[in-house]
Amino acid sequence: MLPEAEFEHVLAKKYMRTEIMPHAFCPGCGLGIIERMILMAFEELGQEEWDRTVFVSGIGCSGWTPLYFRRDAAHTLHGRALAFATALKASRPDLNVIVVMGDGDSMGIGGNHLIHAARRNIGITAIIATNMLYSLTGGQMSPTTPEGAKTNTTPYGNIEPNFDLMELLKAAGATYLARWTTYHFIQAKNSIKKAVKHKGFAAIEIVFQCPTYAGRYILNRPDPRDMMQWFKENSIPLGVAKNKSPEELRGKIIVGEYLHRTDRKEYTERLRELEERAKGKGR
Ligand SMILES: Cc1ncc(C[n+]2csc(CCOP(=O)(O)OP(=O)(O)O)c2C)c(N)n1
Ligand code: SF4
Repeated sequence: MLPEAEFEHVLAKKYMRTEIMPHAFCPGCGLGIIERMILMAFEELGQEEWDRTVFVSGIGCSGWTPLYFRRDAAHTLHGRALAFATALKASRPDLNVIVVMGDGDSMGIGGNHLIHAARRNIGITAIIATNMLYSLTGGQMSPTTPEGAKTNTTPYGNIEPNFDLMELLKAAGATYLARWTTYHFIQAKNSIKKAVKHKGFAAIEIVFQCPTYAGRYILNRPDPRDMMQWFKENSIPLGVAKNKSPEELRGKIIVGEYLHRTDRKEYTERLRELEERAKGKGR
């Protein structure tokens, strides 16, 4: 077993484009923790899985997450990462296609692609990095901004209710769903491993600290350590939440593995079957 500092070094050398470091994230940003969750998941999944993995991302701070990995990655358009990933998976079903998106990218402008990826049950892993607002553009409200929260565009408090991604995707037809925060490192890493091996549309929401905007505007905690502490104190495991009233759950982050279904066929398998049927008809 390597000492922790040496292990970090080996992990970075093995998987990251250290030649373009340091990265662009602000000090204390939780996106670095999400990068490490992904790399640890692949360290445990093994080289073979890593070798057939391709990343796709949209635009936003979160969209930069996989671009530091020594792996092919497509940095696409804001809201269109899943459209690109759908075409990639349909043409190369043998690849692990992993999409990293922000909450605005995935649920705002890209919301329709998200719903339809779940409806099709296409074998893509979506890692949705939620920081409760748009960060890259300066802290505007997003579909996950809590009601009442102050952001750059809601200085008097947000009047819109926020999306519950897990409920939205459960209804749309996703077959693996989990939500964690950057405080839940091991659980999130394990969910990423499961999602990569899962046949069907898998989404993992990871609530992370953006000290620069969400820390200052929403939580009034600009120190990333205080934000992590807040995640710890305000997360409720799914099993416990089931026995709580909506009032008791207001403002809480319900974490856990929400869904793991195996009763729906994956989309590209159905696509191959369709191709075989079409060939049989001599077309
Ligand atoms: C079509 C289009 N509309 C708007 C933008 C401007 N824009 C870039 S990133 C972004 C939002 C980023 O928020 P989110 O997706 O939550 O990611 P974060 O930066 O918070 O990680 C917006 C509106 C754009 N690049 N393209
Ligand atoms: S603005 Fe927020 S999300 Fe973007 S890099 Fe800085 S801390 Fe991270």
